[in-house]
Amino acid sequence: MYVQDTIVAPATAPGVGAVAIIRLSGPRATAILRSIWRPQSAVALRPRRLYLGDIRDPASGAAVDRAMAVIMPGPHSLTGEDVAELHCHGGAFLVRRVLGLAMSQGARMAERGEFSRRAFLNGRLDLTAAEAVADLVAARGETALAQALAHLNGALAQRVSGLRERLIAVAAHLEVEIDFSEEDIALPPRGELARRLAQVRQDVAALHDSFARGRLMRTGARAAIIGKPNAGKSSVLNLLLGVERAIVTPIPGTTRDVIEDTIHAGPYPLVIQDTAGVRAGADEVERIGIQRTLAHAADADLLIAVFDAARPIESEDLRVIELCRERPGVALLNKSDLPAAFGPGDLGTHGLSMPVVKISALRGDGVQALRQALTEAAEAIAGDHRGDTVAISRERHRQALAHAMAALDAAHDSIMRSMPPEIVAVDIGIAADALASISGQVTTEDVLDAIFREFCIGK
Ligand SMILES: Nc1nc2c(ncn2[C@@H]2O[C@H](COP(=O)(O)OP(=O)(O)OP(=O)(O)O)[C@@H](O)[C@H]2O)c(=O)[nH]1
Ligand SMILES: [Mg+2]
Repeated sequence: MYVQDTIVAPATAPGVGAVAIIRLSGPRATAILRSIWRPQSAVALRPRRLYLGDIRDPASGAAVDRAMAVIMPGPHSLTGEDVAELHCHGGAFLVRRVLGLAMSQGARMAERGEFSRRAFLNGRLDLTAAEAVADLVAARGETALAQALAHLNGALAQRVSGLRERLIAVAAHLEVEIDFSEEDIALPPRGELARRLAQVRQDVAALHDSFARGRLMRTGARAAIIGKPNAGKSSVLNLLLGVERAIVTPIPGTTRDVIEDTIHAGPYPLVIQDTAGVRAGADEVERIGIQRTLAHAADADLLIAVFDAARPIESEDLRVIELCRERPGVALLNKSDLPAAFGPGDLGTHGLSMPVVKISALRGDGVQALRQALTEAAEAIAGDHRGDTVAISRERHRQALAHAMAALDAAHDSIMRSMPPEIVAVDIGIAADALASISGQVTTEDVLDAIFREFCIGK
């Protein structure tokens, strides 16, 4: 086991609450707890049981708080080390005071994510589960929660280790070929090995391609509202949010900066971004706003194109249609409360291929149809996953899978060109290591730093 110093941190959020938990982990966790806290009756502390007692300053003997305490000896603890917790009253000063006492007895303040990092190093968590803990805490909706729980329960780690085992099985055949090349033993033909590698490659690719779906579930898809000035973009944002989030005025060019907020389209979180109207001849501030619009439109997972149906189609509308070319999303014919100057067919004639919904952002007409269209657009991003619920959610996973795919391509190529088995085995080894890096069986300090930096202190 990885033994080091004893760390301490509040496990509960900063600020005032009914209870604050102060957590210690390391070889001296229990000793430090016992030096600053005494049970009310002199009993031997049994692991994983809460006892009521008093916290005192060992230097002065001054009473500090009445608190519950629990000890959880390693290796069957959160971190794999000895863990001890004080459940004291949740005051900001009180928490600082108790932390100070623990540090006066030799504990060190924990770094961000250090408890989870120790858990990983002691084999209590793999990296996908550690990331899932951060995702659980950050989850803002059902899909994010479901995905984080699945990863915490090992869904992704198991999928990846299954792929890796299949590669190791192919490599084992090659090893036999390398070791016994002089002898007469039956080996699977090269074509058979190539076929098996291609199958693994296909499954690695499917997992790689689940990224858009995984990100949609974890943080939500980004939907940019675009359209000419005064089309009603900010009114659409406000309608979807149900609050007056963006300023709405009859003056074209009202919105300058990008304003965003999250809604739910069915089960999916959607980050809706209101942008500056696209037009030529704007002043400098508006021009900067329009540049931002274009950048957000390019980055967005889907577009909500707003058209003012009470006015004939203008050149700015054509520009918006151009931005929508081959992009997923929904087009809105807004201001349906006024006499229409054109209809959905006219947008099609100009090359728009998105589904069209008529709404009145002013009166709220058509909002149900808009929500439905957004849900369908999000479902299209989620894709047809044939009931496969495992999806990667982080760039780190995606890169590792891309790396594995490249190595498998090289291995397949070498087999087809009848290269020596050693050469093929090297590439299979690279692919297997890339897969192993996802759960952390193969890792580096830099990767660990990057992952655990995302965590808060005390986690
Ligand atoms: N009659 C009618 N007026 C609307 C409707 N939607 C928006 N408006 C009006 O159109 C004007 C412009 O609305 P905004 O939501 O500010 O338009 P925008 O597209 O955000 O405009 P910029 O920020 O300037 O690009 C305001 O006076 C709104 O009240 C609608 O459905 N019907
Ligand atoms: Mg606006």
